[in-house]
Amino acid sequence: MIDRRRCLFLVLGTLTAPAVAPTLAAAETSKKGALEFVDPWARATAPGQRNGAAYVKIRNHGEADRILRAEATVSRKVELHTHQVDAQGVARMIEVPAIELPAHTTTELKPGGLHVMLIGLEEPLQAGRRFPLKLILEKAGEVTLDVEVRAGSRVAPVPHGAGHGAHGTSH
Ligand SMILES: [Cu+2]
Repeated sequence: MIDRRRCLFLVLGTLTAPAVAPTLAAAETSKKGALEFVDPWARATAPGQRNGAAYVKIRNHGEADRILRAEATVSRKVELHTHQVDAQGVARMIEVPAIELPAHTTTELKPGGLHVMLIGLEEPLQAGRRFPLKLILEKAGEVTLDVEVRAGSRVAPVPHGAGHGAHGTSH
């Protein structure tokens, strides 16, 4: 009898184990041909803020391609932008005609670099919300990403309790 019960426990154990053990929180990934779009996200915006930006990491496992344009319903206009440092050393955003995705290379759209600019937001981007962003690629065609809105400041967060002395002047 005892043996039988143990057996049952073991069976139940193996049945439930995969469901209970969560897989590592994998970043949202979409695929289109040889392209992989990893972890699309946008920064939350404050009320009254007119523009926002979206980011994604793109792994190109194949031939060179390029993003020709992007479309979204959250804003009136969508542009492809990068940052460029001018002669005075000031970083400015400029529109680019396309975002190059060289063969077998990972290209990252990220704060301070390449990004999808959302101009004329219909309403603020709220943390936790998601919205579709369509990218039109020269060779791979179209892909629609599920963009997650995240809270976050422009500056990397300062770890709590670390070096109070450094706080005051650095911001
Ligand atoms: Cu921009």
